[in-house]
Amino acid sequence: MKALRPTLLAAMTALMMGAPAWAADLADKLERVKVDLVAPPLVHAHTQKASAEPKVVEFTMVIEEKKIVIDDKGTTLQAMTFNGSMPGPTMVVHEGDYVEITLINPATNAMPHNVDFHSATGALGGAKLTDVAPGEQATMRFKADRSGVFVYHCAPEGMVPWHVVSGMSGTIMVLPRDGLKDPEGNELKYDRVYSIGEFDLYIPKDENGQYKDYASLADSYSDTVEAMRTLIPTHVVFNGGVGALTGEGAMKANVGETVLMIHSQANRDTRPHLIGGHGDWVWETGKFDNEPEKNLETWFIRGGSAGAALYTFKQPGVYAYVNHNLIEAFELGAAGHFVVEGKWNDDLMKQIKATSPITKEAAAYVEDWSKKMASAKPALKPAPKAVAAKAEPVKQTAKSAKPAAKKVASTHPDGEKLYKSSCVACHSTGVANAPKLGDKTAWAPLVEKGLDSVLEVAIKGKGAMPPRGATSADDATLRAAVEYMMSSVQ
Ligand code: HEC
Ligand SMILES: [Cu+2]
Repeated sequence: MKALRPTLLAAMTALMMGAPAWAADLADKLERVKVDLVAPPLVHAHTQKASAEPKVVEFTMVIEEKKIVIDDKGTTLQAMTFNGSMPGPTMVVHEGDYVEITLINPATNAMPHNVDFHSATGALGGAKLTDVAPGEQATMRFKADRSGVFVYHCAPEGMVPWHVVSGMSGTIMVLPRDGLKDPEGNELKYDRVYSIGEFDLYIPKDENGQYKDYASLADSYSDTVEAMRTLIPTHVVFNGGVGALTGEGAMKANVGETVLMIHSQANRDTRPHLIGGHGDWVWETGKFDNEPEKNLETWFIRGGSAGAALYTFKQPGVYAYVNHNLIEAFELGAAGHFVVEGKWNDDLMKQIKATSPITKEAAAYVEDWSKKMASAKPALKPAPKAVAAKAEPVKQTAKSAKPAAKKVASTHPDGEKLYKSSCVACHSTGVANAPKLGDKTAWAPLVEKGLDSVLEVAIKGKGAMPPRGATSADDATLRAAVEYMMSSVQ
């Protein structure tokens, strides 16, 4: 009975004031804390375990519309941002806490905005209660009643995807009150936390295929929507631009430190991967009530969600952290770096022999291997080149090959020597489409190109052909070897 009294009183007060009743009054009695947000990949200071009773945690975000540069070619995006960053700042609270968010849309902006928290319940995640036109602000409170990392994003009626792919998403992390746990209930702690927000961008191009630059956000709208509808992003970036998390922006750690990597993508599926590392514990769906998975190589983040991966770095060095659609990583921009300092562990990895030209033994091994491969049923369908060779009268090729090889045997002694020690491994069998010694069809176009340009290719390398055939031979000897090879078909 005693316990009921304050609630009853609160309800009566609420009724008298005509305000929505229960939750509001419960939350009003709690301690309030104001948190200053920081730009990702950093995350504001917080405790991993909640210290006491639930709190009301106040956050303020200012919406900033601004033109930004998204790659090293100077391509621009008319961006819309929460607090000036892409992604917006990561907020951290504990399960049971109340989040009180004030959203400010300065009059200098052009668009209405709001915020939909995937961790909130009701009113489109709060979007309906936070609609703010330029010059307005709104404050909304929600109870963080389930733990996990969650996306928040802007969702203004009629232009939701445009705002989202223009920069308006971020994450909130609701930690279990007693911190993170492995499936056995053992504590999992982190020394650092980084927030990585991945964005698929759709920059319109002009008739000449050049990216267009727009004077204003509104100007960019119709072309951008058209580009969006192709579903083919022109850029896929972490934290606002190609290379934003490299160099000065690289994430840092020390050997032995455990890092929590929060990865969000508000619009599109992705698959983070730490090259040369792992996810020791991964909440792929980002929700801490579900058991984390162990020892993942790559994890899947569904568009419209955030995931969290915990990793203890064991080796120093620069680690690339990528979207393991490698085209998106290396061609479109979805790659960042971790720079890790500390002592190298030889037990985990050690270089036994530094890179060197292929030795005689290895060349013999390759030759042997090639022979075996040639007699075995080919695992891969031969390329058209081989088909063309077959189409020629077979006898003639075989005939001309043998005597030719003999005929030139003594004319280029240096070249022949180099050929037999180093080039033979690939060129005697034609491995990986290397023009085979004495094969007229293969050499005809090269003979036509002429010694100089063929030599140039041999020096530079091409495809599976290593520069200088992976030897340290000088130009003159290489020339002699190429001459020797070319004369084999004359
Ligand atoms: C590891 C295998 C390998 C070794 C060793 C190697 N080659 Fe090649 N070479 C190739 C392949 C494969 C090509 C075909 C490249 C292509 O067209 O993509 C090639 C192509 C060439 C060509 C034709 C270049 C052109 O214009 O297209 C020349 C000339 C040549 N090699 C010379 C040499 C010489 C000289 C050596 C030894 C010093 C050598 N190669 C060693 C694999 C090898
Ligand atoms: Cu918006």
